[in-house]
Amino acid sequence: MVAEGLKHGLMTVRDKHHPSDRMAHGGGGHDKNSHRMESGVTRTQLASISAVTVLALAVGVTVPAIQVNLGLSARDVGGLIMPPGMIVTRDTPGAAMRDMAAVDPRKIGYRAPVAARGDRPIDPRIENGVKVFDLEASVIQWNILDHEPVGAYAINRQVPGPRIRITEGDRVRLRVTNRLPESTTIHWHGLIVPNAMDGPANITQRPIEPGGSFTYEFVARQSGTYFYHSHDHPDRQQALGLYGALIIDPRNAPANPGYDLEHVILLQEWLEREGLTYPAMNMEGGMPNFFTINGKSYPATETIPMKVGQRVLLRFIGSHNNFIHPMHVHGGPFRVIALDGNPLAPSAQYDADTINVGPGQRYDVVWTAREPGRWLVHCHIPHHTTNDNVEEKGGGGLMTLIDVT
Ligand SMILES: [Cu+2]
Repeated sequence: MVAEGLKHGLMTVRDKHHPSDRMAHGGGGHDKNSHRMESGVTRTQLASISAVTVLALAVGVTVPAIQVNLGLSARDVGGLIMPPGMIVTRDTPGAAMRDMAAVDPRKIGYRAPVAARGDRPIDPRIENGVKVFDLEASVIQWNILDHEPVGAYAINRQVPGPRIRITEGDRVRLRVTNRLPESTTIHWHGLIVPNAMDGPANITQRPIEPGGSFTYEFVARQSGTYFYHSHDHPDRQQALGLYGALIIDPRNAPANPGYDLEHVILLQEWLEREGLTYPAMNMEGGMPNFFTINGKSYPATETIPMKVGQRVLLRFIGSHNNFIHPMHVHGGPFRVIALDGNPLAPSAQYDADTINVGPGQRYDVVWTAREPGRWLVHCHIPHHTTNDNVEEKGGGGLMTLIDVT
């Protein structure tokens, strides 16, 4: 057909004026010199395709805009990891995400030994009669169980922070240095202090920025069981470990205090999943799955050794953030002798075997070892005596043993 001039062959040169050319194509859409093809598309079809394209573009922009918060930039939430199950909607602000985000493992500057314990006594320096304490907040790795490391916000590299023990009438100076990736402050819970020394961020002081420090100074006018904790985003920082015991001995301590030994019990709740630690909060996606006494879950909690006939002062401290923990002691009732650091008059003291320790509260109770054996101190919400819903050696979480011989 090519040879006959009826069809163009590949790479052949056509004769623009070959008569059969016009014949073969019917001549309809061709003029003498060009080979243009006429489009069969109608104006209606063209308009339809254009309309569909514009619609697809519009949907592609508006649907994500409805479902995703396009107002958030990488600067607001870059690299943050949200807890599984947290409800994040298109109007969830970046501040909420920063509040709930996992502790950034890259910010961990110190890995505490697995067996390290918190609530260690700290000795002050004496400067012109003032007891001076240096406190430093930083991000550490902390083991709540031998096999369960968490990312924690710690004071002096321990959870809870060091136990500050002073005497009524002491003038104290507490220099707080912030090595956290966010601002912080410290509040002295329950103490009568000058307002500027009280600690709430943006209420009584400017937050201590990362790398900065602030010195608190006051005279301890009270005595009893108190504690300190972060007051800058405490929902995040306190939940991650920024708290510690503050025990103030009375200036005129009685010769016989009515007990033989004492034990501090600082409570906290934790949320740890897939190797990441989030601040536990009583909200969707924020529920805790681990619970600690003095920074450890049972069976890693301390055992209190006692002898029959001895009395122990248990100082329960509600340093936790979310729940009311009904703390119960086996082996008979205890006597409640102080509430929130305030001693109860003998006529107001009472016997009980369970006290509801809410966030912020303190209970001083004296328990007598009546019988030898292993007696439990534990929260009476059974889920709080498990480790991520698992029992180990008879329990977990908010549980500690009194071993009476
Ligand atoms: Cu509980």
